[in-house]
Amino acid sequence: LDFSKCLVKFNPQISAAYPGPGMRVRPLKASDYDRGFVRLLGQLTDIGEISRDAFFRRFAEMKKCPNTYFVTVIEDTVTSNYASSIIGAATLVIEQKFIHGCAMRGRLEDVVVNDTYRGRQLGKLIVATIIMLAREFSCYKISLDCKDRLIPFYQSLGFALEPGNANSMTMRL
Ligand code: 16G
Repeated sequence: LDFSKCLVKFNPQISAAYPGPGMRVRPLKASDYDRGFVRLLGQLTDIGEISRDAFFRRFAEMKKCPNTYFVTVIEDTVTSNYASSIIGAATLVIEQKFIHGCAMRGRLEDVVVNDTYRGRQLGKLIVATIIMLAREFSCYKISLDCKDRLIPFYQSLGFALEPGNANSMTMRL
């Protein structure tokens, strides 16, 4: 990924390749179960019960779908707290469409940064990385759902509430 093409400005300068001392941006590995990936997701929403077995099965199912699930994490490689060393995550899901000439649509999902690591631009960084991935895979758009209070954050990264089209609807099943 070429971060010089990234529209987001970071100060001090960081990028997916240089996320800051000891930090690493990379795809999720199955072994991240032991690095606290699931517990991190618990800072986003209710995670329910996720056994190691269930996690590994889901990971394998995702892997079977080529070019669809890009679960991206930030690892703190120097922390003494190995069991909580995954400190950020975000997922790009690429949906195949018929419209727009059989285009692809990107969805940004499950964005979370460990609250003790907030204020280091890591949320911005991981979302910027996902946007670039979506570009790389020629998605014609990328969209997300978020809480009202996060609208300014996503706007600062280039997302917009589209006039006449800003409604996200849900049916809880
Ligand atoms: C937010 C997340 C979404 C996540 C959902 C979980 C982003 C941009 N959006 O909408 O990906 O799946 O929260 O909430 O991270 P829920 O447990 O109420 O479905």
